[in-house]
Amino acid sequence: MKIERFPRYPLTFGPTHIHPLNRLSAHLGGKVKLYAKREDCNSGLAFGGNKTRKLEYLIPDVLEQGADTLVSIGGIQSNQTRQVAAVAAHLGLRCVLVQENWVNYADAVYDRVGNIQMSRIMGADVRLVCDGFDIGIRKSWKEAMESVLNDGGKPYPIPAGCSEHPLGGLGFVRFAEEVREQEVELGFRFDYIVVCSVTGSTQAGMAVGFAAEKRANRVIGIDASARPEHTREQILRIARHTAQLVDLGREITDTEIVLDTRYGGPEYGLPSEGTLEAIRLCGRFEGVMTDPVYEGKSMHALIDMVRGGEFPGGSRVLYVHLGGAPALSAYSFLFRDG
Ligand code: 5PA
Repeated sequence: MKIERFPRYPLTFGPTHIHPLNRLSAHLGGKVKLYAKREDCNSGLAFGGNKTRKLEYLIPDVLEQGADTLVSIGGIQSNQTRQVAAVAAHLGLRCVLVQENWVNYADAVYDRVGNIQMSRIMGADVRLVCDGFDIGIRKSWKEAMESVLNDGGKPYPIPAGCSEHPLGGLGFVRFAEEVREQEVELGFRFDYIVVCSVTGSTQAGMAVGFAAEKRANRVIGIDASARPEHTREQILRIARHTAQLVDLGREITDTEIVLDTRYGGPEYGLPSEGTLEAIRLCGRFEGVMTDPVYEGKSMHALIDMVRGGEFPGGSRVLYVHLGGAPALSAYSFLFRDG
């Protein structure tokens, strides 16, 4: 596999920390050992997260093309757009963000706090649009690209979650290699890896990275889109494309993509009771913050699967924390009593 031949612009601190979740593991019966890998604190650029790792492989292309404006898209509380705004500020580029109405939620300050607040502070041109949730290529985003061109700028498109970008899967191929190196240092291998999936390139990249050791199906994607067919199709397509890019030497098969669809509800961006319980449990037992849109859903899955005995006793399970806590303040009403 050839990930080294792709240029990478460093935006993260380095390999992310892996640590045990001792108190949560014990609370859940102690038979399964839980660990976390902390992509949520991977960078000093506006708190980082999974997109910052992906952007390391997109930025060399931005610089080579001589673009002066990054254009990206997400929901109002998108983490993607906040990370693109931070990287633009860091590199001295302009940034246009299309923020759509992806979530049926109306906390009074939903469009003022958290991610969108930070993007505005970092100088991004934030454009609120009324369109609903979709992880594909969007009309509003094409219009934003055209408006930059009309103003004499040179836009560089970065699609939702970086996922439809041809290089969008590379960051998490490298992540898998990093885990393998960390496993050598730790002296054991993780039996399962639990990760949240929506636009797909995080899990797709991991699947390719672990496919070299035939472990792709040990990556358990937890759907948080609540439209799992689309997410699954997108993960598989990106994984196949990324496998070709890095010369995996074979095609990723359907069975190598595992997507658990039980925890995404009730809708994209809205937590279930289980999501909220998981956020509180993880906060109270570990001091680790997760959010109601993404990581609270994968934390719910992790907790529920341990409780249900779905992991064999003695398993070591790695929870990949992809970020997202900056959105918490937009959901203040849900946590008004803790
Ligand atoms: C996001 C995505 P993928 O989109 O690569 O599948 O990752 C899902 C995911 N966890 C998991 C966090 C904290 C995330 O932010 N966020 C999107 C955004 O606009 O922020 C792309 C949807």
